[in-house]
Amino acid sequence: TALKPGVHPLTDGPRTTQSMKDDVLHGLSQTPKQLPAKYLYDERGSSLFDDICTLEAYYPTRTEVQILDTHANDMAAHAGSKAALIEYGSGTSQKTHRLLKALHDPAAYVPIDIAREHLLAASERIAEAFPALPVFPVWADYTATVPMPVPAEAYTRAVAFYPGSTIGNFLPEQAIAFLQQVRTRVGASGGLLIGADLKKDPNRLRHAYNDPQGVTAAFNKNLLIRLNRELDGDFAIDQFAHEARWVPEHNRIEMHLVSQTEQTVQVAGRSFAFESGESICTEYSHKYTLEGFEALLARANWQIRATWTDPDRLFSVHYAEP
Ligand code: AVI
Repeated sequence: TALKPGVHPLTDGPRTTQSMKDDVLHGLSQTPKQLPAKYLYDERGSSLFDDICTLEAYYPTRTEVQILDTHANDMAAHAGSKAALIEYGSGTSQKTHRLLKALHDPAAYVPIDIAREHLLAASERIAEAFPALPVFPVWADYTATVPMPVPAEAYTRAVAFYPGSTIGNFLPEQAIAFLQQVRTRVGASGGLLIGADLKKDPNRLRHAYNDPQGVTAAFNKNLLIRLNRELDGDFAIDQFAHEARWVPEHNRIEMHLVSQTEQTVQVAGRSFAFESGESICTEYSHKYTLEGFEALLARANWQIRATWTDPDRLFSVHYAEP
């Protein structure tokens, strides 16, 4: 299918199915069992995540949108004119839409996402809304080194956009490695606009990840459905329960899938035994203080130039430079 005017052909980036098998076998062999959170995002998982973002319980999305709307002009001033905006894990590109409205004559938009249909649909919506803006979708696992499809002479500054506090889904050491890779990608003249979810009342956090509608539970369990389909697994989905825990010593929410019985599961040609109550940790979501987040960025050689928060200090957005 031809893409709408303004959308350049899809750049086919690194996406590694072999490493999914290796990662799953490795993670399920660990004690405690764990799986990398990035595998939550197949097409179905990406749609379920979009649904999470609209939930009353899940405050981060609307809070960050409010911060972006309030301070977009200030953010645009930092990015300057003719910036190329590179978004890591672009999803529906809804936050980007609000940012692009404020940017001064942006040179290009480069959304990177692992869910191909999501990526193409979002790219077309952006191209339609901003006819003068070239859109260069990159279909890739952005934790790998991703190609940059825009010629360097086309823009003045590359600005990475990483909203949602997705950085919190990495362990701190991984987050630093990723932020260093982003820094290499945007170069010495580049910038980074990044969202961070702030530490708050644990009850509020637990509620956000154990929503009453059960959408987060469906998002979590979809990982098992994916393993059944893609790695020939035989997980009995209803024999695992979703649970999100606040772990204060690590400042993080952890999502788990808790085995409801003693059982053995086959996946990717191997068997794994579960005790009743034993869980697989499927995601970390770290929460930050403003100082802690600044220190994390500094360890990856990023200096924060501006910080914006909402009045209740639930969430923060930062502009940083190398
Ligand atoms: C994408 N990421 C920032 C979300 C979070 O809040 O950690 C993923 C998510 N997991 C459960 N709900 C939302």
